[in-house]
Amino acid sequence: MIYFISDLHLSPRTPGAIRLFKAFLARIAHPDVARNNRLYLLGDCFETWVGDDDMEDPCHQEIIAALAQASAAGLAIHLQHGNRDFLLGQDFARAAGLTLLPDPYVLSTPQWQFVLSHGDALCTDDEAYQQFRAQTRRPDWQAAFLAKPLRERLAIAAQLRQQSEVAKRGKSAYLMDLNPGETDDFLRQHGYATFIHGHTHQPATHDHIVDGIHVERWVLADWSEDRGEALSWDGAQLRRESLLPS
Ligand SMILES: [Mn+2]
Repeated sequence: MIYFISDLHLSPRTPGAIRLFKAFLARIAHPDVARNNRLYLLGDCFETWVGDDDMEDPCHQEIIAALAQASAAGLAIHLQHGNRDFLLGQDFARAAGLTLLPDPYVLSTPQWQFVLSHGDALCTDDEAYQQFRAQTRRPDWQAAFLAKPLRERLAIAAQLRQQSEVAKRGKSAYLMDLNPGETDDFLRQHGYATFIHGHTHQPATHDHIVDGIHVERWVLADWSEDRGEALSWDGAQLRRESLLPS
């Protein structure tokens, strides 16, 4: 099985979601099945990540330990950055036993082709966000930010989160969704592969007709304290599965 999840937004304020995630990992990385499974985390696994030196945080430690244990059991884990945790780096990847993927990433299986992305890059109607995204993905911006003391980075991140919450209230729904034209171009550029992404927190399955070809776009759900969601591929079909507390 291949599993796709995104937008867990894990933090010390989400103990319920962390429990759901650990239970999910333990299940798909059970020794009997781990080697037959694969996990793709499509961004915003963490609510904030200000640099790999923030791994000492006990909540981060707990999540990294769960990932490392699943990886050691044989589960292949791949992670894409989201807009909240785009600073996850190689030190984190090593500690968690996972590989970082570029965004977008084409996943070819013997039966089907998928293209995976967090999804924020296609929200081009939100020009202010795209400017912020372009700036914060530049290596020089990241180097300057990471050179600041950890406490200062955490304070900046908290401030940015607050500003983004305020800004979101004033934004119309279309601004926070994928631009339809850009999405069609994206599907064309990626060979009309089935598109799986998160970010918008608007779980749905959309049908696109691009150049006369039917392409599916699966939007993953965000997680809450009492419910997660995984999309699974068994080689024949995609299926949504609710993850509930035991
Ligand atoms: Mn996001």
